[in-house]
Amino acid sequence: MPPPHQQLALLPRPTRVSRRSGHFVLDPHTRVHADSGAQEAADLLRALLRPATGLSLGPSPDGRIVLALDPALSGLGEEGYGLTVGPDALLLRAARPAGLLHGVQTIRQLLPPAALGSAPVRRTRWELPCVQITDTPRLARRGFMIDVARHFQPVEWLHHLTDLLALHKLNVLQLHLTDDQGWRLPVADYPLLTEIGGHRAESAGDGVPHGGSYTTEELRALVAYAAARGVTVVPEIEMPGHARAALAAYPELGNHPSVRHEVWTRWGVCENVFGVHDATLDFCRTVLDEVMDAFPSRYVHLGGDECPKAEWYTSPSALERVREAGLPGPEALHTWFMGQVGDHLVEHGRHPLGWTESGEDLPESFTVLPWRDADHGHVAARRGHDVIMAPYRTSYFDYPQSDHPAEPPGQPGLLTLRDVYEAEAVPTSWEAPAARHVLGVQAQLWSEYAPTPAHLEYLAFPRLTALAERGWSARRDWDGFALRLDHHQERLDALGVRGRRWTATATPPPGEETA
Ligand code: TNX
Repeated sequence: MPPPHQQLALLPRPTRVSRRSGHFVLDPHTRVHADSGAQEAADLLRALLRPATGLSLGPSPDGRIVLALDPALSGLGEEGYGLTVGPDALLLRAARPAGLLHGVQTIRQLLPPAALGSAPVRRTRWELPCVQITDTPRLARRGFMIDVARHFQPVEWLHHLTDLLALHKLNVLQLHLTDDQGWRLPVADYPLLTEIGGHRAESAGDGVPHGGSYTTEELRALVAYAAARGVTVVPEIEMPGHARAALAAYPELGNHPSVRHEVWTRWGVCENVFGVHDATLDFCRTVLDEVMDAFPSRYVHLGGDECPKAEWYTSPSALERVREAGLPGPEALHTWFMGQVGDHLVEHGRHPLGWTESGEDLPESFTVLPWRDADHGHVAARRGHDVIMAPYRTSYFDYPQSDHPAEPPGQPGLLTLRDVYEAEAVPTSWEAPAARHVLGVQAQLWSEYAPTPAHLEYLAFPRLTALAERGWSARRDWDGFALRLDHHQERLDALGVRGRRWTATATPPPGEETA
């Protein structure tokens, strides 16, 4: 007999669960009482349950479902909640609205999987097991980055993806909006960014043009949709490297303005990077002003990765900048540049994020994401940076999930579900003050080799469930996780998720992880 939390198969695993006898029944008469700070959570509950169950769950002061903000639960922090399901009443409480939104997802998971889908189910009674849950996350930021620059994705799919993040209590969707191969974000003062920078002639020799960009209205609507689900959309604008699409649109932003560039059609690291003259910095500030206007998130990601410095060695204006800023040489322009654009965010009450490649390459004001090596996070934390762990060995979902020959082609490498689950978000070897700088974890889904939503979902699932549990739950429990995932997969199926099949009990193909 598996322990109670495994029968319920809640994912991520809640902090404390105790199963009680009996069931609570939802039927067409069930009403919801939400106090003043809990309306948004009540709306979410209705919106999520209505498509499959057809239940209206309308408001009533004597509703048997009660959602309430309660300062007595402040010990559970920004995102914690308490849920009591009894035979006659369901009570969800949290100190803060985000906790209620997470609690709504738990209520959803307590229902049969068919309740999660969008297809109407012919049934008027829906049972939840009676249960007492107290739940609060281990790490404050639990994110997923999707690369819509290499391959543009329809905004409707980003809504679907947001739903899936919320189901797993992930709270950050980072949009990688610009890169060498495409610029997907409209900027009023620079229309060519999307007109020219949003399209490329082909991808790695395939002869097929690719392009697309979002409208500001679409992005604002996505931000609002995500916020209603407890997910913050963090925009990422790459600079000073990974900027070839912008250079194709506006060559004067580059180091050799007389050279015309096409939007890049290959993958890898491009030699062409932004110049460091005033006009380019003004451009970046203007772009960031629009970004801050469309995205209310406290954090804005400014890229900073893979920036070859060669062009700065030969550009007269870059060499002049070295002299004027009193820098030791062109190499130092990278940190200088990141400081300039980071300061612009700070002056507007925002906070810069950046990819670090050593732990000491970004200015003090940055919260850093070490992508090469987890140790770089340690170096950065010791220097006083906050850190969001994103090392490729354990968080790059563009790597195949097994070495089975049937895996779709992707980046060379291997990252199994179990690798993601077992990864130490905060390595135990770090001393306590450094460990306290770790704000969270983030998975990256780069899209060079994954052009379609179906392919991206296949790469994201089920590995994202493992990342979600490691970010949320203090206890690591691979065997329990694998069993719960068996059941959880029915929920993903109901939602139409096209993930890789996972089963803890079936015989896996050669080379795959076993439970
Ligand atoms: C490195 S991680 C990159 C991306 C690629 C990825 C492929 C990082 C900050 N830069 O530009 O898409 O590897 O795995």
